[in-house]
Amino acid sequence: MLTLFHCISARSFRPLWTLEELGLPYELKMLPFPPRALARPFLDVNPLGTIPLLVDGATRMTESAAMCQYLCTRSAPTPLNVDPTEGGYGAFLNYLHFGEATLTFPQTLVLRYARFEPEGRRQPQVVDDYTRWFLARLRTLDPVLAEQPYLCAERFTAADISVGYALLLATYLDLDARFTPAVAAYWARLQERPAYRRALAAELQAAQEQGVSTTPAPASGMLT
Ligand SMILES: N[C@@H](CCC(=O)N[C@@H](CS)C(=O)NCC(=O)O)C(=O)O
Repeated sequence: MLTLFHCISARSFRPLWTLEELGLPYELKMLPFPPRALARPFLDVNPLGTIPLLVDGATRMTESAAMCQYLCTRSAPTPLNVDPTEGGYGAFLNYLHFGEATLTFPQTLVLRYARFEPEGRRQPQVVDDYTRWFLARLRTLDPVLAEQPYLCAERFTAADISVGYALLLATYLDLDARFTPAVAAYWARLQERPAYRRALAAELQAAQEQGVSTTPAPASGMLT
């Protein structure tokens, strides 16, 4: 059985959404955010203290985009995966990692220095610079999404989950109002997916059943 350690609306939403798209059985272990401070025993299973952690037998993974890739390549053939023999393979890997490395990275600086740090340590200049950084990089998707409904391979893939999570996080940063029309339409399309909705319902239900706060991680106001 796959076990995913998760905080509501944290990056672990990527593998959670992937699990729902694939219809795989999994156990969802909910933690308060940040677990490093609020669930210290978690450090025994993940010394980084970060979310997500995916456990599959002897396999332990701590990178959300790699988990999406792992889950869909292990489940291949699935439309969520792009096979190396397909023309869209390079674009698939690039967007899968673009979601975390290029889009979510600047978002975490905005979160940290606008919200999570105590008043005296906030950095408006960092917030402003990395907001613009994020929006400029997001705009590079505009010509692609103006022409096609999904990022690559002419279908919805795990790459859309990776980038889709960055769009979800952008809503917590109040940046969704600044999406271009093509990106806004893409984000609306992603939110209509039944598996996306099931993932939202699953995290809420698991948090309630496990007695964990249902406050989304990006709204928790704690240092990340
Ligand atoms: N690159 C990693 C980043 C993991 C990460 O930093 N997760 C955040 C939550 S979204 C976290 O656990 N922050 C709390 C902490 O660092 O203590 C991934 O994509 O999974």
